[in-house]
Amino acid sequence: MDKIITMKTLFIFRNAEWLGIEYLSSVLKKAGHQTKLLFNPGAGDIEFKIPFFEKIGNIDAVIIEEAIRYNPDLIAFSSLTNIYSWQKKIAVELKKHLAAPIIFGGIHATAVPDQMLSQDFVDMVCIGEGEEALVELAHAMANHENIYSIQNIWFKNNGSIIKNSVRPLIHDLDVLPFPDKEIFYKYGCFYDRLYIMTGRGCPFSCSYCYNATYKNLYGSKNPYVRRRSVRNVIDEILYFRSRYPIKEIFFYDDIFTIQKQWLEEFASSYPKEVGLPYKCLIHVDTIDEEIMRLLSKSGCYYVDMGLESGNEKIRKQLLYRNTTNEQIKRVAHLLRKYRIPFTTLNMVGLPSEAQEEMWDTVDLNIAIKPNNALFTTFYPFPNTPLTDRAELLGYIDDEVRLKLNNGEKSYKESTILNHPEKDTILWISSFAPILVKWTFLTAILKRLKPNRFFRFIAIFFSSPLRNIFFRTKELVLMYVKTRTYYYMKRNIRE
Ligand code: B12
Ligand code: SF4
Repeated sequence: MDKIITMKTLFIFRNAEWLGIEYLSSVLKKAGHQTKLLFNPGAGDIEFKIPFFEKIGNIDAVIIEEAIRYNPDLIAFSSLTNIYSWQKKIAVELKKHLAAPIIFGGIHATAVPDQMLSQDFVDMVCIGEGEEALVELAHAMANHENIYSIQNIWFKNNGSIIKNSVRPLIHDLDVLPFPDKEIFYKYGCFYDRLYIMTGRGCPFSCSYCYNATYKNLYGSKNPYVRRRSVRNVIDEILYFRSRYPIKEIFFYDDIFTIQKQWLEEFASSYPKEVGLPYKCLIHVDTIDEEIMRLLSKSGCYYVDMGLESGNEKIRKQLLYRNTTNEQIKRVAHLLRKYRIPFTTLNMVGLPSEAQEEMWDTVDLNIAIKPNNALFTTFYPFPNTPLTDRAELLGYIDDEVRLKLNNGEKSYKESTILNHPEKDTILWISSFAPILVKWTFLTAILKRLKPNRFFRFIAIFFSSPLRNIFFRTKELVLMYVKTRTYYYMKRNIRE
């Protein structure tokens, strides 16, 4: 048998650009392997799902066809709870036609590895960070070496499951090559806004967040929060700006404002060397006037800020967030003082949350007057403390658990929980963004029933217009470019 020198890894994804895949593709290529991405733009699932879009062009069938033609050595899925049911469908189909093993990684695989490995279409699962593990796997497979002891990867072997431990987290993120953006660019997934992460990890441990799952997995033996050097981040932006028509940057770090010293250095270099407007996420507990000054000085034109609940008791006891309402009001005041517009991120329908407590969230938003307020329905991601609590309190029964395991629904829809306040949850998540902005409409809004039309309208109140503009451009481009790309490939062959 011929010795495989380079391995061909096929990634399959849906809906949006994904940095995790870009990093994995990049390290594999750097190590001498080949990668390919097959992409389905989906049905607008992230903002507003229009199932009809799914049917145009029968992209799933094209993906299967293209996968067979590529004949990969490894098929790789980056899993998120809400796209797992689609990934499952594709993986089952691929198993019928291809001999290549299928590996799942990403947050959903990390949260429920046992359950994933119990599926016939899954051969391996990667838990936690994937760069080093995947390169090691590719090398071992290429050289027909033993793969079964590779850290972070769990395997099926003759009816039993091999569960390897996790290796330490990548300490120095600067050693990573820049993400392989080209694989998503050709499908039109981004155009003039650059998505980038300057670090990994978060110092907080909110009960509903994937960080709780990760911290549980890695324990305290590693520094969990890591940051790239300012130099490395700026070099990446300059590199991509020379390739794509970038007009603004979106820093997707869980919290951009965690280290004042880093931000000081960033604020002194970024405006001179890059100077593009940027958007980021902040956390109230990390903000003081100096941080705000640095954000403003460095070109931050917009922030998203997690408020989650307007009720201090809920926030502290249920969500494990110790921020007080006073702190939130102070930060809102600072944002206005430094003329940085902001969106608040809110959840409604938490387990045991009463109607009045949900209204506290609306009221706090009205009090602090954000430029936009996003209200999402609480979605219990697996293997997080709040999901366990919801289960204990009876909000998740066997039927709901089955839906969760399949990643059904999302935090943009009515609640998946057995919650006695289902109607209020749907009403608030649909109308609160409008109500917070146009309080004078309260009496009229309270008479309306939520439906798809109003949920669509609410998007324009939950997000700044500039964001809607960039995102719409991306969505249109993604649909057009993906279809043209697949069409051309078929035509060239015929
Ligand atoms: C940025 C982001 C987005 C952006 C992505 C933009 C972009 N251009 O990249 C957008 C807005 C599109 C987005 C959308 C969604 N997101 Co989001 N997103 C994030 C965020 C903040 C960062 C993701 C990221 O890039 N991480 C950095 C990379 C390096 O990490 P990674 O993806 O986990 O990958 C590493 C490992 O997991 C592993 N790995 C990953 N895949 C694989 C595959 C293999 C084979 C292997 C071996 C290893 C491996 O190796 C990678 C490198 O170390 C995360 C939170 C976070 N900090 O991770 C939430 C997060 C992933 N998102 C989340 C959700 C829910 C969503 C949505 C479903 C929301 C919605 N309802 O629409 C959608 C789904 C997108 C889709 N495709 O359908 C949840 C997922 C929870 C869950 N259990 O599934 C998270 C964790 C946030 C949260 N709410 O807690 N998101
Ligand atoms: S602050 Fe945000 S990212 Fe950090 S643990 Fe809480 S929810 Fe997760």
